[in-house]
Amino acid sequence: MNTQPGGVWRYSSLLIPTLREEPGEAEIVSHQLMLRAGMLRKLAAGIYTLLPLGLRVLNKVERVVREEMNRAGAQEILMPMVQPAELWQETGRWQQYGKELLRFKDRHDRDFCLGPTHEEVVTDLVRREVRSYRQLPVTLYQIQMKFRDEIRPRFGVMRGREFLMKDAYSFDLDEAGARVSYQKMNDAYHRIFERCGLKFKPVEADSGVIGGAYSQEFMVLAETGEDSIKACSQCSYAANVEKQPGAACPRCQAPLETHRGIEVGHIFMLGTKYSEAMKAAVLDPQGHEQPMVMGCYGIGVSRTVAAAIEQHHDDKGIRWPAPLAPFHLHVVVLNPKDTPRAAALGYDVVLDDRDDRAGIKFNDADLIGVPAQVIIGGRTLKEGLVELKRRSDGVVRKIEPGGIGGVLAEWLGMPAV
Ligand code: P5A
Repeated sequence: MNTQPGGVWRYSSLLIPTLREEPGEAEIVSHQLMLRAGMLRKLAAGIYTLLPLGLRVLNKVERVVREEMNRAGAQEILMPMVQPAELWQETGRWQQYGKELLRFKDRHDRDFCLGPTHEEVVTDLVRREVRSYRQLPVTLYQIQMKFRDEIRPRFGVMRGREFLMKDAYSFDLDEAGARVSYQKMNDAYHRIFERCGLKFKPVEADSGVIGGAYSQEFMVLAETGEDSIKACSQCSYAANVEKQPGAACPRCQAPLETHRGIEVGHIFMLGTKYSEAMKAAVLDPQGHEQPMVMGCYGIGVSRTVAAAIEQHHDDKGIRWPAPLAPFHLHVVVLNPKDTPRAAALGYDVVLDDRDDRAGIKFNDADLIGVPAQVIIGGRTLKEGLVELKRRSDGVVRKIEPGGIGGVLAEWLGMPAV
């Protein structure tokens, strides 16, 4: 499908199988709405197909992530999903990772796994290609499907077994350099989640099986979040309860408040854990070999889509923040014979030209949650006007068709692309 910005798509030719009933399999609102809005279908436990609408939103998240990664100086690559056991044996994670690592043999009886993360693969690449401090710092990233054989996949793409991750890896000559690279990624993460229209909180975290000296998670605040966060009522300190189970702030002793959150990102100061185990060294200015100092940085791209819905919905459906919306404008044509030759205003427009009752069209428009709707038909049309409705608060304006572009730019907070 065309993913260039700007264009008109006919609803009648898109696969958007909306559901009127609440699907039984979904426990949280984002999963229900992704199924009901025709974005998502299940293939097996924790494994899903994204339909055109779901993919369009995923692509929007990817676009924000790519722009901010590139702006921060990271370079995009694409690593294989299938990884040889030997690399994981070098770091000891072949034993350590447990059942979440899906293992299999090829026809030659060699051991492989499906990549749940790529520290080993990227460290192997960099130890072969980078030999001198002059080639540092370097940060590489990819946007790629991961597989983790989660014991309890649930909530749709929120906790899948197969899911889309943006993973980045930084390599520096020393600790000081690594801290600069880490800070650049930290800043990029703030910009990414702000641009996605999410309310989020960075928290101190436990680095688990990835490891390293310290790590920070980016939590989208939501009642349905699987994580518990302790946040200080006085200062900016916040941590995952796994890291900080206590009741008082370690910085200022004020009481800690508990919130729930969805972990959409996690950044790690790895130090030399992987570079020492895998002998990934460069020559420093004095000609001595030094293990590279690493960081790694993850974003759950598919999970971010679900998190956005958790924060932006009402009882009728989704209310997309403009930067993530599958379309900017939803044109509801009450009578197909009134179908306008919709001027492609440079926004992404979906034109509901289906030969269906008005009620069905209105309900689907609210469910799918495109930020602005134009309703064309009835008495308003006879007056030469159209109705423009804002999805986030239901505000309606009757205007001349020529004025749509101006109101949209204001409502969406973005000019036509
Ligand atoms: C960082 C990049 C890592 O894997 N290695 C490479 C590091 N970190 S992480 O925290 O384990 O994962 C990064 C982000 O991926 C998302 N995520 C998931 N999304 C959907 N379903 C899952 N089962 C799942 N597991 C992890 C999270 O957003 C996490 O922050």
